[in-house]
Amino acid sequence: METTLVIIKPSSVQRGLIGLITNRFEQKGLIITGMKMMQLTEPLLKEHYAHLVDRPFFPILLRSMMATPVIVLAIKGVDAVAVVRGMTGVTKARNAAPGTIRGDFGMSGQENIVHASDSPENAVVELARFFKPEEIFEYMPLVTPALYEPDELKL
Ligand code: FUP
Repeated sequence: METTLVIIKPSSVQRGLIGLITNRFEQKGLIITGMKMMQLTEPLLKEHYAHLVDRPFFPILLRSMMATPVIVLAIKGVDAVAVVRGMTGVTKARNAAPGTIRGDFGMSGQENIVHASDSPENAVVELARFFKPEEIFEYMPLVTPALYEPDELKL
């Protein structure tokens, strides 16, 4: 199984969406293996959004991501990175498909509800950026055999 990183962004924390968003992942059958509230900092965000630091909107992105604490989630499942990206929807929330988190909860390209890792390689790096190893827990929920066919659990 893979584990991926989700950040519930400050605008979603402000709007009281923590529970609704977290519930989507639980309903899907994904396993929450890490979850905490933390205040993001400029150095951490410059690392996390290194591909965007030179973009004109970067100061706005920084301010937005530091406006309140965020919730960071480690989410596990078969193909979890792609599954969670699919559930998240495209970056510009007003264009995101209905049924996706951004599509159902957002209208903005910048205030787009959540961050989700975009590849298995980046997920490994991002999980290490936001979690200490002991903050991610290895356990298998008792319902797992009802969620997967046995061969799938070897993936
Ligand atoms: P995503 O992988 O969907 O989170 O998208 P990016 O890594 O490209 O963008 C990260 C964040 O930068 C977005 F969530 C919002 C912000 N952003 C803008 O504000 N304007 C843009 O044109 C692109 C991204």
